[in-house]
Amino acid sequence: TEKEKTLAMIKPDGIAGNYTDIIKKTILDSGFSITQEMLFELNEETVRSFYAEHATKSFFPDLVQYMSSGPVLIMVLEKVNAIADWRALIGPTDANNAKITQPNSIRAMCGLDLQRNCIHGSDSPQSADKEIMFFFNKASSDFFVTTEVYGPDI
Ligand code: YYY
Ligand code: MG
Repeated sequence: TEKEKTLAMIKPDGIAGNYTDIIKKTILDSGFSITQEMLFELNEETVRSFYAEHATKSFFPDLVQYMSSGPVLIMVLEKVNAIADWRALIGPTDANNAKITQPNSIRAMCGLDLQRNCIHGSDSPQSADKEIMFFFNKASSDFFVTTEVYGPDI
């Protein structure tokens, strides 16, 4: 069993609600290492590109506005089975549903509703590769990149 990497993002409502520290503690307590992180505000063009798979959906304009409404914290998480385990830990998309069906999940803990669900996780190995590349493999002066590396096994 090989270690995997996945992309996590604390969304604007999670940052604004001061959930950063508790989410990071949950990540580390669950056995993930945080190998990269950066804090910045996505512009609308970046959100449209990141969520391109949803471009035709009715909720897309609202999603673009919300995701560009304040800072986000983007992290690369690493552990064995990171992709599926991170999706399980964040819980279902609708935070209201999460509170009922998965009350210990991160979205149940800090999400507000279907749109403002406080946290992102890559949904497959293909998405994880693509999303990590999207934020971390292009050198851009717009991005403030930290090189901190920390976690339970380091
Ligand atoms: O992967 P996940 O974040 O759980 O859900 P997606 O179906 O990929 O949708 C991405 C994002 O869009 C979701 O986190 C909230 C928002 N959204 C919405 O505002 N309204 C919907 N009906 C579905 C999703
Ligand atoms: Mg998704």
